[in-house]
Amino acid sequence: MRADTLALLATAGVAVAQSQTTMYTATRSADVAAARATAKTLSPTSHVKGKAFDRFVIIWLENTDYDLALGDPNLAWLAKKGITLSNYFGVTHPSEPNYVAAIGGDYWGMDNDNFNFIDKNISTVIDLLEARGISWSEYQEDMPYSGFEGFQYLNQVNGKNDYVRKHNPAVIYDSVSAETDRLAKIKNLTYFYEDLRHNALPQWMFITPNMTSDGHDTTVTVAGSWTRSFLEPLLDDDRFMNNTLVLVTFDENATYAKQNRVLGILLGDAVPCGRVGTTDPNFYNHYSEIATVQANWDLPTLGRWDVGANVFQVVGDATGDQARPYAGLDRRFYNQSYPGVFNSNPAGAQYPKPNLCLKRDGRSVAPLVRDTWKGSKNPVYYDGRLEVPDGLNPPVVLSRRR
Ligand SMILES: *[C@@H]1O[C@H](CO)[C@@H](O)[C@H](O)[C@H]1NC(C)=O
Ligand SMILES: *[C@@H]1O[C@H](CO)[C@@H](O)[C@H](O)[C@H]1NC(C)=O
Ligand SMILES: *[C@@H]1O[C@H](CO)[C@@H](O)[C@H](O)[C@H]1NC(C)=O
Ligand SMILES: *[C@@H]1O[C@H](CO)[C@@H](O)[C@H](O)[C@H]1NC(C)=O
Ligand SMILES: *[C@@H]1O[C@H](CO)[C@@H](O)[C@H](O)[C@H]1NC(C)=O
Ligand SMILES: CC(=O)N[C@H]1CO[C@H](CO)[C@@H](O)[C@@H]1O
Repeated sequence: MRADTLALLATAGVAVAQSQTTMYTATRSADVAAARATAKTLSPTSHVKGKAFDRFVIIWLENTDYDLALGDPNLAWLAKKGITLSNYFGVTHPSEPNYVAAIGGDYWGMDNDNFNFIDKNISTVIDLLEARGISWSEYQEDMPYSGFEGFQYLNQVNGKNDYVRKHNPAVIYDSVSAETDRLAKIKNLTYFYEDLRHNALPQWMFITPNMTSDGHDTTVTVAGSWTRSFLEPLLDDDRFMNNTLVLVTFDENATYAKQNRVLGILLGDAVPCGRVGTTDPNFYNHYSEIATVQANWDLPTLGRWDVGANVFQVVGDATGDQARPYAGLDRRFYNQSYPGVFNSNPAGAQYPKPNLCLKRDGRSVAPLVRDTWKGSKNPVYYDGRLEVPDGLNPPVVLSRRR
């Protein structure tokens, strides 16, 4: 309910009042200047060895169909430097549920780009990384100050869209935003260059270009050219490439009536030479981004859709995970959301309980998740399968007691 109210206020252009979970939302220039001067920014580093890579860099672009993306000369240039993922899927439409799914293992019925807040008791990959001492940061182009929790921040010169909360997965989770030291790692892309200069890049990072650079308000040509100009100098930079795996992908396809397949590209010095220039046709989706990190660093799971997701095979080659075939993909579209707490029509929905019994290739549910949820009577629907539900094939409740 609170999320809906805030969304209404936000779309009406009314400043959203401070609440417990959104202390840092000011966008008036004097307030931004003040917040910028005092906002805490952290740049943690660590050197936890992974089985296939020591650093994972995720870059998301916007709303482009597979063929159009691969047809872009700059993205095609990048694809030649690495592995083309030719069966990579978004999990629904529109943007925001895809972003939240990529770190939390579900989207809880979200079918909108509202000013949503995911409850504090929902864990994300950030909990798993921190528990193992693996440093992380998000770099969001044109975010006005570190830890900004507002709905959007417009370009101050031309009034165009710049930074938007819906493309910032971590800030949408209260389990992240309730902690100042976590907010301090959600920062402007300008800090990427500062961290690079100081040899202080983290081991996991999520990079969101602004609404122009990522293609949202422009075209794949702009997105492709931004991405190449961002990555090309980094390909030979030892401060960035130090057993690094980069994933470039898109949140969703642009044509809603079709399958939600997007382009994925894996590159970086963690890709073995023999795999450069190849195509990997296994099925992946945004949950693979979590599963791959878990496999690489031997992390436990969130007990949600992350458990069944395929690990990128180039990583699986080193961890022993084998990508599974998807049964009946031609009948799945992933183009609309199943019901849940964040659906426009939530109708009594509850957060499903993680499936605490799931195990996958030796990985079981994280202790934090287990402790939080063990007494819950909420429904469980995570079944550990690769074939996750979509709006046309909604989740089936397995039990209320797992
Ligand atoms: C954020 O980035 C923009 C350019 O991308 C820059 O103009 C602005 O000053 C930056 N803000 C901070 C706090 O670094
Ligand atoms: C978005 O970022 C690019 C650089 O990456 C910058 O040139 C542009 O001014 C930014 N904002 C808008 C609204 O285009
Ligand atoms: C590369 O990684 C190794 C071990 O993970 C670390 O000791 C070294 O300092 C890193 N090099 C750079 C340039 O960051
Ligand atoms: C999803 O795709 C199916 C098959 O094309 C179509 O029937 C359905 O209307 C689509 N859903 C949306 C929201 O476009
Ligand atoms: C998590 O929070 C939601 C919303 O407040 C609540 O419905 C649910 O029961 C909580 N789960 C647990 C295990 O506390
Ligand atoms: C699977 C896939 O690529 N889905 C669609 C994304 O959109 C383009 C353009 O409409 C279609 O050609 C694809 O089939």
